[in-house]
Amino acid sequence: MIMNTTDAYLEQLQRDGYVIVENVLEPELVELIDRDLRRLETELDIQTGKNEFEGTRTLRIHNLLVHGELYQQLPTHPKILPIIERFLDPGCLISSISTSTLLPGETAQTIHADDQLIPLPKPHIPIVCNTLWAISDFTDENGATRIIPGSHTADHSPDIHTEYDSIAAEMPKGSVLLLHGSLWHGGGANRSDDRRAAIALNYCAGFIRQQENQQLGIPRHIARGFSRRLSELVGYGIYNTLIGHINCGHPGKLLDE
Ligand SMILES: O=C(O)CCC(=O)C(=O)O
Repeated sequence: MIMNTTDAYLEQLQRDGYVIVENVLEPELVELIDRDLRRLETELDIQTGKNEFEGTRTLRIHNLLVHGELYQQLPTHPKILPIIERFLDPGCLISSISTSTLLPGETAQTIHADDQLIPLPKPHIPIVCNTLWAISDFTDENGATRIIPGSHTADHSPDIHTEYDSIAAEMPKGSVLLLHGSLWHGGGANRSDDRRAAIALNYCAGFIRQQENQQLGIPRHIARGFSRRLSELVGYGIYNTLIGHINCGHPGKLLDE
């Protein structure tokens, strides 16, 4: 069922552990991103992953926010950020932003949960929310993310040696799939002749460590060009009046110097 309000998306995300928001990116923007990703893959000489989990036929460009406005506009997108801010809280951060582009022949990724490396008893409050932005259609055939609805309520993370029944999160390009960090999921197998392209933009709570070290990974001269909200999301902000201060001051001052 397609829903239209932040409330309804949030409700499904909390209940089922996932939700798909369609028509987030205009077709022209999807096209521009697709072309630019292919350019970056060539210019940066991006190689496929080195193990089954990374995907030996998967291309990942990391730290995408250093690659310009095309990517910098995504984390604050008005159709997605309000859902994240209510699901985590407004002090949330960008944990990582990279591509997840499955080439033909890629096999299914091990089912996992994005918060399973964090040693907290489960189930727990959401501390991670991953978003997969479809730059090509996501179909069962081309490797749409496999999900196990409701699995975010389990009292443990999946066992990497077990095969689980899952469904394909099919969606047209321009859509975004939001995943509760505890939801069991994995990239699908690409049995098609074309690539399945996506941007994986992972958010986390403001009180845990980001997966990609954004403050060190994004040169300061680039962060200076970010909007205020984007700079807070990468870590130039303070969580709950204290966490993240520098000499009791706001870290955003570093961008004014
Ligand atoms: O690309 C996908 O469909 C999911 C990838 C994923 O879950 C991961 O790499 O951790």
